[in-house]
Amino acid sequence: MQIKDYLNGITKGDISILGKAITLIESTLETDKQKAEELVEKCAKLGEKSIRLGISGTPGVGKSTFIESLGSLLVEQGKKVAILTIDPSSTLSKGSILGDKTRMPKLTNSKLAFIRPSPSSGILGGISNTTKDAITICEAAKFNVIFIETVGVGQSESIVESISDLFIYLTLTQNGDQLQFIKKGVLELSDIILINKADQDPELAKSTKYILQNSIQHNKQKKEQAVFISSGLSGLNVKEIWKHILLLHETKYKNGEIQEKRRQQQMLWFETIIAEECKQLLSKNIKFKQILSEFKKETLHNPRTVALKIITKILKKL
Ligand SMILES: Nc1nc2c(ncn2[C@@H]2O[C@H](COP(=O)(O)OP(=O)(O)OP(=O)(O)O)[C@@H](O)[C@H]2O)c(=O)[nH]1
Ligand SMILES: [Mg+2]
Repeated sequence: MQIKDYLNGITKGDISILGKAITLIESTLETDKQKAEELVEKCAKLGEKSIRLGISGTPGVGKSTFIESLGSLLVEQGKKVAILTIDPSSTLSKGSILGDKTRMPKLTNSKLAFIRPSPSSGILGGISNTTKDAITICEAAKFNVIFIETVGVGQSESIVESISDLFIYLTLTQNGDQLQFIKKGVLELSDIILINKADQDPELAKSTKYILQNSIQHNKQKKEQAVFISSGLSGLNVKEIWKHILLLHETKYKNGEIQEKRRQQQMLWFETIIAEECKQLLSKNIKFKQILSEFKKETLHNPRTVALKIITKILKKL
């Protein structure tokens, strides 16, 4: 397929071509990579405005079920929704990809929805790279809301936060003695926190909400998070949560926060790519290998000092 064929299909919102385009950006073949880059570049120029929502939380907390519930509401309103899932590692969350699709039957059957799991293996940074490009392609295909689901393990929350506009964290009801149930770093990243599966014990969910709100106020964090009790299964508060998302996104868009966040995300990405490419180029460079072998004869009392000497030497040769 030619780039113009991909572009044609994408701009028409052809879901099967959209799927093929994402397969292209996931490909590791050198010829595909060049094609993919050109395609993403062209799609980025078409850029439509969308709401990018990062959804995270421990395995089984109900992320996919919540997306199904909110996504179905949006589809009923005629909105186009894309669901991209990032799986940090096939071993850590075995079977969740399959689970994700089976938890979203309405969206799976909707013409207005597109569900795409990332490859289940590979480096997390690499996966988020392709997810970032997948977002660009989905926006060119005029999707209104893009969900990025990830299991909250390791660094995955901060990676998802770095490619979304708003970050939603799902947790379960807790007893009062488990105050530290959300990692501090994750709490700070979140815009909205959901005490999910509240249908199981609404009273306990409400008390969890108050405990959490109190601890947020007590900690005086940089930003205040909205806390809701919710249930993807019964639909509890799903409409209210969507109203809040819309309002928050609109406010942040009007005051330029979204644009600034996206700009910073681009900068972060740009720097990461430069560092990665430099590493690759250096590892292949013969002169670098010579310099390295010269230094290897020295005793490495302080590896950092020696490494900085090498860098200074390389920079002089630039
Ligand atoms: N009672 C109740 N059960 C729920 C709710 N949401 C999800 N579940 C159940 O919890 C289980 C896991 O739901 P998922 O939506 O797959 O959870 P997830 O967080 O996407 O799971 P992973 O992607 O594997 O991390 C399923 O058995 C769901 O039926 C809810 O709101 N209430
Ligand atoms: Mg899931």
